[in-house]
Amino acid sequence: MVQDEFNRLVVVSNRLPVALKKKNDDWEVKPGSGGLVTALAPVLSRNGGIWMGWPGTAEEEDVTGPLNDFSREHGYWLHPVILSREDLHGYYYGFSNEVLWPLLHGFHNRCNFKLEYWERYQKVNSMFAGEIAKVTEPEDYIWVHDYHLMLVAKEVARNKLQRNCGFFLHIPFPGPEIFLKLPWRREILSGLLSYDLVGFQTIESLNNFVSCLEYLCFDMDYSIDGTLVKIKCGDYNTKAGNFPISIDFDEFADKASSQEVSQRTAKLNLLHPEQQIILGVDRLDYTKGLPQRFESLRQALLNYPDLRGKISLLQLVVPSREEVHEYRLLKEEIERLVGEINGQFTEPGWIPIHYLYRSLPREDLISFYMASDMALVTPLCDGMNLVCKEYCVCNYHENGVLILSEFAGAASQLYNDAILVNPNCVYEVAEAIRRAFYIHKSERQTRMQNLRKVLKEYDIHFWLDSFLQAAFYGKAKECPQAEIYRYLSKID
Ligand code: ADQ
Repeated sequence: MVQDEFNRLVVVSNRLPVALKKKNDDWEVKPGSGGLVTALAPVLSRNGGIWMGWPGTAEEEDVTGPLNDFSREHGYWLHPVILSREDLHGYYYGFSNEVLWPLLHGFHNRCNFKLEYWERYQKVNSMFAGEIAKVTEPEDYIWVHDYHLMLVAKEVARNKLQRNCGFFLHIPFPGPEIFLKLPWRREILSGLLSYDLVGFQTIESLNNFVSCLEYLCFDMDYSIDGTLVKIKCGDYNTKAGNFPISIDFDEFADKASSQEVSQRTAKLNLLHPEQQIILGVDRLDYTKGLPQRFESLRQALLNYPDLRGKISLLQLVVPSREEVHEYRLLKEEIERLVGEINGQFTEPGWIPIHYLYRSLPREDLISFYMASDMALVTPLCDGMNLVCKEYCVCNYHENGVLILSEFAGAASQLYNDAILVNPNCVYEVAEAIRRAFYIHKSERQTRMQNLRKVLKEYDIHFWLDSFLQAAFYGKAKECPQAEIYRYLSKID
């Protein structure tokens, strides 16, 4: 078993996988509910692993006691990395969210290339490496997650610490024409090369990474070994691969078929018996293509009057980065569009858009998945997108349709049976909505059956094993993924 190859698993991410809330003078620590925690927790608790990250609290608060209580209860240690306001400002809000997030999603015009952000990013990455030095041993496996922490392995090596470090990027990696705009492109690439294994969500991101290296490293050489790319660049020797992340199929499927969720779903179904519900579920973010989605719905109602009164978009938006001016502007734009479209089309007994701006308990979210006739998942760019996977897994009646952006990493796995769209083209999305509305029951079923088959086989546990096997045996598990632009139709 690959898990016998290391002592403890040490997961390193920007945030700890818990939410801390102060109640009077006591802290309440609630576990995070993501698939990553579910998949990693058993490996972490096996040998008393560690999860390291910012606890989300102010630096003057001492949360060690409550975190230790949580650790004892859950069988793995939460190790807090304490960040000051200045650290958060420069490293998190600044470099991570105003430089790397837009750049890696291809929105380079939104980047704010401030030197002070970069300096803070380096400092915080070095602090994380310092914490690794304090609490880990050479036999541990250090698995660093996401764009906030690309320099950690390099800092670990600079401290002359022998550690086996892997990295997984949850968001896309762009091609050279975008990435090379970054003033610190060499430093970021050498940071990534310092890991023993670098994992991406898709083949495209992996290829983009290799192309950027070809531009910037004059002696770069690589070979393909099975599903991995072995890279040599100066003194750096590393492996890279594509590992599409997923969700815990059984956990979602079980919740979806629970009595509690069935009762909630039945209530929702009663509300709109005459209409097909189109579901949208997204964090508030400009990468998710929300204004374009509303415009597409408007286009569908204009072009196809037969749909009026028969479809409603139920859009859930989870609040995110609300302290950032741009995100507040986006929220205003969304609310303006919802009001405008509802004003334009609403008739007695029918509203085209139902809009909810809040986070929901998982059971409620699942009953929304189940009560919907189609999901409209149209990000302009997305590393993977778990919402579309959650929708399909919960749809065990196999009567839903997935309309999916070709720019979501998930399209590389679900392209055969989702209706793929270019989210920038409102006419195309409008037409896809109409097609999904009229699609025959048997076609709905076949498509959804196929989608769920893929998701059952390649779930979060497959992802975890595949990454660890690549890290320790130099071989990832085979997971079919298409290069989406090779699959899409060619110019005549
Ligand atoms: P995110 O950008 O956060 O993740 P996504 O993969 O879609 O995007 O995950 C969103 C999560 O939030 C889902 O699990 C969903 O259930 C939850 N959620 C959404 N709306 C909700 C609501 N109203 N109430 C409660 N929960 C809600 C980043 C990358 C993605 C990549 C993931 C995992 O940007 O591309 O898929 O990491 O690698």
